[in-house]
Amino acid sequence: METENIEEEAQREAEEASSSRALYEVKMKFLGRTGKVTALLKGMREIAAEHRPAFGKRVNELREKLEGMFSSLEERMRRREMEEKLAGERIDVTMPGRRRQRGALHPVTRTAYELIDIFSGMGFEVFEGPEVETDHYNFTALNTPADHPARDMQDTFYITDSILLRTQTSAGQIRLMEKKSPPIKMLSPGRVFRSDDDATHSPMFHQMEGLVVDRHITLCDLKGMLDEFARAEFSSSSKTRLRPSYFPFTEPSVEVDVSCHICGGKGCPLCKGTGWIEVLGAGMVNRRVLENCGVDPDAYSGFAFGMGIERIAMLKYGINNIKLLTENDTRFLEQFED
Ligand code: 2NM
Repeated sequence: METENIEEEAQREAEEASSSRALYEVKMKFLGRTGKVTALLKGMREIAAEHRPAFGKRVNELREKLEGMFSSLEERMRRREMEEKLAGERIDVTMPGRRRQRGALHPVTRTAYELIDIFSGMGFEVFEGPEVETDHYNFTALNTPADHPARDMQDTFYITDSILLRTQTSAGQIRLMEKKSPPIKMLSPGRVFRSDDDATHSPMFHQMEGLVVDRHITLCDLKGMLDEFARAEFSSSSKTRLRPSYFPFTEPSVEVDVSCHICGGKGCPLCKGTGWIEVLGAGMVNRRVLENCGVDPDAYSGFAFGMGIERIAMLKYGINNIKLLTENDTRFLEQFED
């Protein structure tokens, strides 16, 4: 009987199907629009009229039987495939994660942020001036006229006769002092440029200068603030000492040493046996600088200080060559990941 052959064939092929897709194809081969069962129904016309009802009944029964078989096989196949998918996607949630490479702040940036944090805590406001300056703001207003020997002290990158790359951030402090009347308490971090190039000098480096102007500001205020700064930046037992020096923009001027944070002052290679390390320059703002900015030097006084951020970073992290800070060698930079 043809229907019986078809049933057996469909059953065998359906059992052998190894995926939902293959099973669907078998189903279409028998029950689809051009399938074998459908062909039987279409071929009814050629069957003798008296046999037609019985034949039609058999074919319909076959179709219903096959439909039932396919849907139960489809259900079983779906369940099996879901189980396989879940088994393949199983993850061990107790496994340790993969370490992600993380970036970190450059030691100069990190030191700058540290310094800004310390001085902000003392009430200093950050003010950044332009990197390209006029000789007026960089030199003249800072009591360093054209023929002053201090202009030779640092070789300057000139753009024109009167426009230059600033050699100190105090150029910007002059701009603010001109505009604002005391009290002033500002911190100026930024890039500065000098034609200088060796193991401890780079033609571009970063400076942090501070300026305080108010009534009755004395050298004692400077000394007290420096002690506070040294304890915050280096170690809680750090001390400072002042040595006389010279800058055209301050009078008196001082070099500031901090007790060595490595040996605590006993003497070691870092402090070259002296127990002290020079970290910055400072002084009482020269009354001519105050006058140049329209501040009355008989009513007001001020102190100022300046430090190289690279120098502070090198001291703090034991870096012996300033070039390491600009080469961007990852073997060096990786050591500052925190
Ligand atoms: C230093 C040393 C001493 C300084 C002076 C000024 C200003 F604008 F008030 F004149 N700002 N910074 C100064 C004083 C900077 O750096 C070694």
